[in-house]
Amino acid sequence: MAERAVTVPESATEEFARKGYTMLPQFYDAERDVAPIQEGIRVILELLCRKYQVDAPTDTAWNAMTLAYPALIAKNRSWGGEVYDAVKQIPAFMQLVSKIENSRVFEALRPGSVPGLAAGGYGIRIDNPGEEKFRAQWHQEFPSQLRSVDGIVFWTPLLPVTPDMGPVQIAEGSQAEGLIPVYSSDGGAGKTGAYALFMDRCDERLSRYEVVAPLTKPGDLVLMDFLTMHQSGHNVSKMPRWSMQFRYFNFADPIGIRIGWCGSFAAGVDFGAVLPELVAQRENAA
Ligand SMILES: O=C(O)CCC(=O)C(=O)O
Ligand SMILES: [Fe+2]
Repeated sequence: MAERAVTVPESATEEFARKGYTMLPQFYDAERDVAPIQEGIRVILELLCRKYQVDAPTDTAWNAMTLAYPALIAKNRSWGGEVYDAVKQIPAFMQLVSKIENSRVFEALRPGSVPGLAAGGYGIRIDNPGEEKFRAQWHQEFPSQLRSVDGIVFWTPLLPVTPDMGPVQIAEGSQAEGLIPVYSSDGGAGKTGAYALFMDRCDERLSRYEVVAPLTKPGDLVLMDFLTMHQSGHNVSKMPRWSMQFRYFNFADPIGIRIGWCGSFAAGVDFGAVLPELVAQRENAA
């Protein structure tokens, strides 16, 4: 069977190489690819609202995501963790994550690569209004994912993202910084794991780039270089920001080969033990 061809516009490959990110509008079909995931989320929220006797509407995916989920976590924040762990196991989500077209996009943006789909590198984020603990502060993807230096984050929303929902912020062209060492701190917000990593001299580096925050809707695909500095915006709306992210990497990358394509936090690996050059000395850290 012929492999499905995917046309990535020349302007997108050029933008990705220059700015470290690009967006492919309506790359996925919102009805065919995304609606079944939204329906899967609806069903999970219906089951959990019943389990915990939370009286909130789950008749539509929209109501479930924007009303039932906030009602559930208002009663007990830890029930949100159950939702978070459950939704990434919706088969329709895994079907989107593993679509052949994703590999084709990766090959177009990384000519000559051999695409790999990062195990444990996929999930569904629920960014709640005013919640700092799980907000991803400025980071490069590589230390928290590893696999290969030339990996790419695939990011696509489950709800239309408005400016007040805190769209992902991207420092245009910041992949030029190369690998930035990181140090750990809870940031005063109880952050742990990948959320507790801070980049060496972050502000100084950021000042060199323009920050953009593309607005997206279901079907749109944002692609970010593993070295591009990015962070979650601040959600100051009334609605959780639901989005999907997964990562592809390149089996042919020499550093990937050297580290055996190992993963990072989600794989139980201490990146500092694998790549000591990624660990910043706290004294030098701003
Ligand atoms: O969605 C967000 O707020 C952060 C996304 C991110 O850092 C990622 O997808 O790698
Ligand atoms: Fe990220």
